[in-house]
Amino acid sequence: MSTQATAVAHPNIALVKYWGKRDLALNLPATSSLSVTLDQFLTRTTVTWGVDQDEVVLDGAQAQGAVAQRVLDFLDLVASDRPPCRVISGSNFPVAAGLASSSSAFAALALAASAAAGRALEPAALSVLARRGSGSACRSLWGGFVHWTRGERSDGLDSHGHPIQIPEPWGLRVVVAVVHAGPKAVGSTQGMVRTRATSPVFPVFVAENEGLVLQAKQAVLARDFDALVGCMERSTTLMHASMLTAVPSVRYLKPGSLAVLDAVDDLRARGVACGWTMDAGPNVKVLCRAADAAEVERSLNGLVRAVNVLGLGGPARLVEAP
Ligand code: 2P0
Repeated sequence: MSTQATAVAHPNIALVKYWGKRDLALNLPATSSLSVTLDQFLTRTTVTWGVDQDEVVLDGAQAQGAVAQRVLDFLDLVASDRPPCRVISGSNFPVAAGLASSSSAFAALALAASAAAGRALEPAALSVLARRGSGSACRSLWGGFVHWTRGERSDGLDSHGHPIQIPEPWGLRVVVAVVHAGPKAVGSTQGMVRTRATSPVFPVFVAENEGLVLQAKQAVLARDFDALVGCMERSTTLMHASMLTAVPSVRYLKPGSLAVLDAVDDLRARGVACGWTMDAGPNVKVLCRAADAAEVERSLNGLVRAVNVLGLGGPARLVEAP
């Protein structure tokens, strides 16, 4: 007999960054991080537990090789004695959006697979499971602002997301400036391993980032936009400095990325409050208040390939349960 569950999850963007693993096998981070979950864009995943043979379909095509294996290995974490399973997953956002899709993908997969397996998990345990698939996924279980604590335990059970409760919604926007839509030059895991092993700046990033997470959390609770942007840009700068000083250098930024940073400086000079962040790729995400989003979008249109304006999204959720 088979059982089936479907879940949806939104991607998230780190305001204070996760970069570097203290345990590769368990996907444990070197530092804590803090993110916002986005609206509009989502991944929808159906897991059928107990079919004739394993099958993974991603965005309408049969997944093969390492891509399929990563999904199947994840199902083994849900139950090592599992039956063959079918996973059908698709995302509604374009690859060109420049958003990390693994965050929503493994959050939706963790939720759908555990439900299909009849193993209802508490949110923290679900976040630990999602983290094993992809670090950033542990933050996508919740909407709004999320704090992923690094944790101290060697088994990683205290390394998961925590929602940051705020009394009422904060009307912020993330304006995604797509500078370049190609595949990334160096995968995140490889980039993290190399940075941690070879960059003299990496310990500086780690030492400062933990404090930046706490400051950013206070800024969210106090609705202090300028303080939040300060933490975001500092963490981003230290992360990219550590990447650039790795051997060989891990270089994700392009000239067009820096052009967006100059455009943000111009906006600020005109009195528009906004700030930037970049991840493991050249695209720039600009954080601003909802009232300023159209102005930010106008300033970036024409400068980059595409601009997406996103709000803050909700938690991952089951839309079909056995
Ligand atoms: C983040 N990034 O905090 C950081 C900032 C990119 C730069 O999480 O190896 O796909 O699967 O744990 O989560 C991208 O890395 O990496 C990421 P794995 P993941 O959002």
